[in-house]
Amino acid sequence: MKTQLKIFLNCFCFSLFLSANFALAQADDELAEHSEHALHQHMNHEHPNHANHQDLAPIGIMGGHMHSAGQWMFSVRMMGGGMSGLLDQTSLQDEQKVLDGFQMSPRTMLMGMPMLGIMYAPTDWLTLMGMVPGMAMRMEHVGHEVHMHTMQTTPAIDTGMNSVGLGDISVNALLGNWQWQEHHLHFNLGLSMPTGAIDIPSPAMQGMPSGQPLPYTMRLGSGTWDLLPGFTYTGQSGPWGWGLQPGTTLRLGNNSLSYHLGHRFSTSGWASYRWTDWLSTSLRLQGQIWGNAEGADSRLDKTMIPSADPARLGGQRLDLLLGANFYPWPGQRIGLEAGLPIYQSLSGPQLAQQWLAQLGWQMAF
Ligand SMILES: [Cu+2]
Repeated sequence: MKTQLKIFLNCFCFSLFLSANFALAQADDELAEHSEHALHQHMNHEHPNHANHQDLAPIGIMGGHMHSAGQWMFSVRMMGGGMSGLLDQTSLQDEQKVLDGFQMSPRTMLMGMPMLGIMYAPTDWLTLMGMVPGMAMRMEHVGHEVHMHTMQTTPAIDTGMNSVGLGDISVNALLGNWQWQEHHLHFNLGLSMPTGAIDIPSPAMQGMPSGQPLPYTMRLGSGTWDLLPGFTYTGQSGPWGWGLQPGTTLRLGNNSLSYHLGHRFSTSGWASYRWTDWLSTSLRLQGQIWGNAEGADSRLDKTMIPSADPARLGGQRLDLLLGANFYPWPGQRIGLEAGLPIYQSLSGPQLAQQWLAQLGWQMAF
């Protein structure tokens, strides 16, 4: 972790240095092409994504575009995901087999995440972005019924647990705004704050002593301060658009319950085509790899359910997503994206992702 932090801080200083240099270079450019630049700015401001036929990255990409100086953007998103089936690495596990080793086995999990976002650009080479997520999760699981007198167990009682509340709020800086011909590049640097609850007692239910803390996967946040460094490259040529966005979630130390979730590395690559003024469609591949938790919440019994074991949380996944952008009015975008994993390997037994979707509305002014 120490070396990762060091590497990160080096990158961070380097990016600050680059963006400072860039700001100077841009000042020169602005003198040289002042009239053209001013016109572009003006059009951008009046009709952010419309007049200049610029297409935005798929709605699932966070921090994929910058704004020109003085511009604001407000956005509302709804993300959803569903999981079912138990994977150990890439092989499907039988529920009964999981119940040989654990008191409970998860069956399905549904997740809904509404999110409010705001963007503001104090200058052309810096856009600030804040995101406030809500979280709603429901897990269905099956467990043994333990008969108190005989201590015999019979399998299969269904129960579920919910977890609803505020998630981890993040603040982000989009830095750089390099533009040459049809190419654009900026750095993403975010900080996720531990605003989502991690110490949540479970409700009373059958097959499980009440007041037990909820397992790791049902918690609303990471509990840690997380750094989110990355960069975004986008390109556009005529109706075609494309892009690449690698990003990292680095956990800074342990949380108040003496653990941290695994670090996460993810990369998205996409291509899009703009059919008309008001419609574009996209195809995106997203690869992710994330580690097991380190440390442990000592109150959790690892044999209660696999998701209470810090060594059964990691994995890797490749998702394929289809998207559409609608531009109904100048400065507004309605985005839709949905897809499914085409590959996943999990430190299991762990619930497998089956689908993910996202709907969002954005308005620039
Ligand atoms: Cu924006």
